[in-house]
Amino acid sequence: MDTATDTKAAAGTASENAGHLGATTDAQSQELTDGFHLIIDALKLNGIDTIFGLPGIPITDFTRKAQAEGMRVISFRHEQNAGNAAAIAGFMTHKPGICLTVSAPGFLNGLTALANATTNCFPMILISGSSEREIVDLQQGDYEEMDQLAIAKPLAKAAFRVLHAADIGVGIARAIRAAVSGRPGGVYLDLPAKLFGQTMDAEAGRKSLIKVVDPAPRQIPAQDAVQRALELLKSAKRPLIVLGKGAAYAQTDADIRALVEKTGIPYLPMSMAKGLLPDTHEQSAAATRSYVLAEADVVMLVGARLNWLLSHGKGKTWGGKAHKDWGGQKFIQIDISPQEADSNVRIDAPLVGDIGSCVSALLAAINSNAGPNWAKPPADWLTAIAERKHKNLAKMAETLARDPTPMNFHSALAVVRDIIKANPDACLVNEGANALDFTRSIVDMYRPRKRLDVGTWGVMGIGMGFAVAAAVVSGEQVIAIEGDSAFGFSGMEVETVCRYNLPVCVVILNNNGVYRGTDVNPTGGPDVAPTVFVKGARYDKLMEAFGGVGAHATTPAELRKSMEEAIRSRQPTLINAVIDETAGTESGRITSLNPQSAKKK
Ligand code: OXK
Ligand code: ADP
Repeated sequence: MDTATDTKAAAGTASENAGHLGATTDAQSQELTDGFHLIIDALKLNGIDTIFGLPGIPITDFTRKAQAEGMRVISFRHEQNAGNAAAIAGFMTHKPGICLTVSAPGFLNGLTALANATTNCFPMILISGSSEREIVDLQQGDYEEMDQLAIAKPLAKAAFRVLHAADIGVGIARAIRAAVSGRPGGVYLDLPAKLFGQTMDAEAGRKSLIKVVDPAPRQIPAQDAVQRALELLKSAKRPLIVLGKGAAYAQTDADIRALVEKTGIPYLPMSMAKGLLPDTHEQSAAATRSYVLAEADVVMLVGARLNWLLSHGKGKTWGGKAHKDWGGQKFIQIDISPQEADSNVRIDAPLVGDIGSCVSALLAAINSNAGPNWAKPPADWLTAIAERKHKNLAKMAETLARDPTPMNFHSALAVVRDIIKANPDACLVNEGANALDFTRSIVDMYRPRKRLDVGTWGVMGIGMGFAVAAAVVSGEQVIAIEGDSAFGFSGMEVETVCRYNLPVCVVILNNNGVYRGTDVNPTGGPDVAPTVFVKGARYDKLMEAFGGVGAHATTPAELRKSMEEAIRSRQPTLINAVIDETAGTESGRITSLNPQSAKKK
């Protein structure tokens, strides 16, 4: 049954419509299936209908067969972009996004995205074809030889290899469970070339497949943990809620909103939690972030880790006296991972469970303890926040109203802000340094899971992969706001955007370089400075090369017109938005992370 019969000929002429081989053996008339079809059937059985990948040895025919069997197969120009697409599809849908690659180099290209998915808690499965085990293990120099499973292990939440067709059902089931249960993450599935052609009895094959029941089981928090959290929250004089991308991922939007509104506690959205409640919500403290982090006395983290993005929960950001000093806050942390608490500072009330269950348990406890009498936070705390917030909003409005020549980040992003306000269902993909930081604080989001960005690693290169997946998965308009440097990492995928005719509008904030375009080579030599690109580059022509719409915008009015037209037409569009080349600082708002040499010159 699981003998590695060489059925290349049979597989090549298989009746692809039925998903089974029409071959017969000498001994008896028997319906056969093979690895190709079992993998496709196992994915489809589990509701997975899309593959992001790049064909080549040994998975080319698999991509053809998957398409023939009705799956959507989106082919990219580089595996990293396919991997990023899979990862964000997983974030958006709760189904693991599938990235399919060839062996060794293709696998390695996809691995960056897998590691990034694991880091960000996005569910994805990287499926890579691999070379002959016997040759790989003896290091005899096979085509694209590499022990992929061993290499993937430390970067994945889990890693599996399937050697026999009869185990495909189990392999895919394990990969799905590992990706989406508990804290989601990236899973590697190694499929050696030989597996695809292996045949087995079709009926036995069908029976070997597993439809995963309850792949991401709810995890109900303990009642005493709920009470502990509630007591701490009640004792607060200056409470704050921090919503992270775990909260966005959880898809329990109404309950989160109810918790925030019922308690009246100000909240801070982390970057990808923007829009979970509309950024214009009166309880949003985003516009006075530094103040609330330093002043809050009890902070409830909902699907947000106290990593670098939250200054590790200590130091000056949190009102501590020095770099590593604790600021005196008490923390409640809602997280599905029991190991997350105390990662950086003491967590006084860990609440372990899935966010949906934790938030509804909190709401139920609030209602039964206090009912309508839950005391809102003290007025002096709310007033202090409101005053600072409105001052900052007014300052921002003033800056955005300016119309400098040349255009700068603010005047360009004022346009994007209006466009998103008018099209709140559009997905906003965002990467860069300044292009990222300015977009985050200028462009308000109104709906959950619409802002897709560089995440936990601050990684560059997610842009076009995220944009393609967001368009494919949601069917909505995608607007990708890209720094000119960030765009370069995945820019070739504009061909993919055009090939699938996706409603993606890429806006490149072009200031001629990494951070900005004004550095000079101190030696006076012929090479430009390491941060400087070709001046006046016309990225819009790239899009035109593949039949998309290219536009060149030097004023906010031109940018607005081109964006509106892109949204109206839903045509693949790239707008080269030329901004002041002196605009931008080193690494945006995280300049302090750049080590500086003490030695001058
Ligand atoms: C926010 N703010 C506002 C508003 N929203 N003011 C007015 N109006 C509105 N709507 C204020 C807010 O109060 C802050 O001011 C400031 O704007 C910035 O806010 P925010 O939320 O963006 O926070 P901050 O301090 O920039 O950083 C928090 C962060 C975030 C670290 C979580 O920056 C982040 O997600 N960074 C990711 C960075 C990254 O990954 N970069 C890629 C590196 S590129 P104050 O006065 O209250 O503080 C690279 O690879 O190398 O350079 C490289
Ligand atoms: P941010 O960068 O927005 O602060 P993080 O990626 O640091 O967000 O944190 C997300 C957290 O959410 C992780 O610790 C992860 O374990 C948690 N998480 C993800 N999904 C769920 C879920 N469904 N329920 C509870 N916690 C979750």
